[in-house]
Amino acid sequence: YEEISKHNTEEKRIWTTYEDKVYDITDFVDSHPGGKDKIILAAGSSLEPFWNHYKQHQKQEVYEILEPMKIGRIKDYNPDKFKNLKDEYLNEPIRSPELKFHSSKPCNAETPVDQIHENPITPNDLWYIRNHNPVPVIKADEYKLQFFYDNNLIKTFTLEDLKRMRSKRVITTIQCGGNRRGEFEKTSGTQWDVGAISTAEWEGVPLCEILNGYRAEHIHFEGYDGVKSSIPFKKGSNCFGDVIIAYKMNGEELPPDHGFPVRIIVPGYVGIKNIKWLKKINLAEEEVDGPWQKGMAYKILPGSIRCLEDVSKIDLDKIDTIEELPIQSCITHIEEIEEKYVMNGKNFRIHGYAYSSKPLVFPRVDVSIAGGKRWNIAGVNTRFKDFENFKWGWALWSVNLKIDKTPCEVICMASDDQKNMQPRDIRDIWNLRGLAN
Ligand SMILES: Nc1nc2c(c(=O)[nH]1)N[C@H]1C(S)=C(S)[C@@H](COP(=O)(O)O)O[C@H]1N2
Ligand SMILES: [Mo]
Repeated sequence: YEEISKHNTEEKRIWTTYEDKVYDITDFVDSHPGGKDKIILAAGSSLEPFWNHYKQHQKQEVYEILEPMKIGRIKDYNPDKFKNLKDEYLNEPIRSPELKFHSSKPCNAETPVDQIHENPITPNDLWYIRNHNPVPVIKADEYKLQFFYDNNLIKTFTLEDLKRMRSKRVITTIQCGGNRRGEFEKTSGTQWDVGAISTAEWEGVPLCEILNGYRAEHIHFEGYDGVKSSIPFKKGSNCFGDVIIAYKMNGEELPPDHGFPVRIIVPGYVGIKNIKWLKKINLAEEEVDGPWQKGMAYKILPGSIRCLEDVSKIDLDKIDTIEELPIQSCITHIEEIEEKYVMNGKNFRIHGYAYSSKPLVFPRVDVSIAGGKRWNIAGVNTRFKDFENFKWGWALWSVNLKIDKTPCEVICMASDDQKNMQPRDIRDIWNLRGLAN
C-alpha cells in the first residue's frame, strides 16, 4: 500500500487498485468518461470507495477496460478494507483543468499566472484553491450563520436574512501566506509557485453592521469544515476595514470551492483569515485557539529556527500570527513584441503583478535585465478605472524592454511609498514554514 500511495501524479505514474489488483492508469486518465478530475481522486489509492458510490462501474465492460493496465497484485490484501467505505472527497466540485494542481485531496491549485495580465479580476473558475478538507456540501436554504458574544449565541442568520441586509461590494486580492513557498529551500507544505493569489469583487453584509453596540478584542470565524481563525476587533468593527460577510463573488453566488454559500472577506489580511463556508462568528477577549491561528504553520519563525527540534526551544505564543503580508511583485508572462526600429536584439513585454496589503498603496515596480545594476520603471495598469475601488487589489504592471542577448535574466522588485521593498536575496527572509515570501 505504501508503494502504491507514492504513485499519485502523472510524473510518478498513476497507480490505483481494485480488490487485490494494481493498475497503472496514467495513459487512461485523460479519456475517463466521468472526467479526469474525478478518476484522479483514486490516484495512489483504491477505486472501491468511489465505486461503492458510482455503482455503474461494477460491470464486466469496465473490468475489461482495466485488465490491460494491470501491473501487479497487493501482497497483504485485506478484502474488508474498503467494503462499505465511501470516499469523503466524492462530492468535490468539477474544477478547471487550467488550474495548476498540487493536490486533489484536499484540493490545492494555483491560478494560471500567464493569464493574470489579461484579467485584473480573476474569473471564478480560474481562482486559486486552497482547501484543508473536503468541500462541505451545504444547501442554500438550510444554511445558518451563528453569531456569538463570549460564546453565548446572540443571533442566527439564514442566507435570506443576510441578503435582506445592507450590502457592500469590495474588490480584494487574497494571497495565501505560503504563496511562492516553492522558491525557498527546505520548507514543508504545498510547494506553491507564484499563483496562490487571485482577485475578485465580493458582495455581502459589512461585518460592522452586526457588531454595532458590541466591544471585544478579537473576532473568531469558524467554517463548516472546522477551520478557524481570528482577527482583531478593531479591523472587523471599523467600516473602513471593509470586512464583509460575502455571498457573491464577481456577481455570482460563491462557487463551492470558494465558500458556498457564505465566506468572510478580510481585505489586506492573509488568506487564512478569509474563512470559507462560514458557520460561526464569536466575539472574544482572546484570539481563537487552533493550528491556523496559534500554530507554527501560520507564523513567521525567526531565520535561526532551522528545523522542527529548534521550534521546541521557542515560545510560539510570543510570535504574532500573520495578518498583512510584505510588499510583493513577480513576473507572470513574457511576450515578444513587434517594434519597427530595433537594430540588434528583440523587444519583449514583461508582465507581472505587485501587491501591497495596505489600502491605497500602489506599489512601484522596477525591472532589471542587468542583474540589478540598472533598473527600468514598469508602468502600473491604468485600466483600473477607479483606483479607490481597487484599493485592496493587486496592481498589474508591464514594461517593454529590448534584449540583445539571450538567455537573459529578468528580475523585478516592488517597493511602496515608505520604500519598504522586496529583498535582494531570498535567503534573507527564509523561515521554516516558507511563509511571507
Ligand atoms: N473554512 C475554510 N476556510 C479557509 C480555508 C479552509 O481550508 N477552510 N483555507 C484558507 C486558506 S489557507 C486560504 S489561502 C484561503 C484560500 O481561499 P480560496 O480557496 O478561495 O482561494 O482560504 C482560507 N479559508
Ligand atoms: Mo493559505
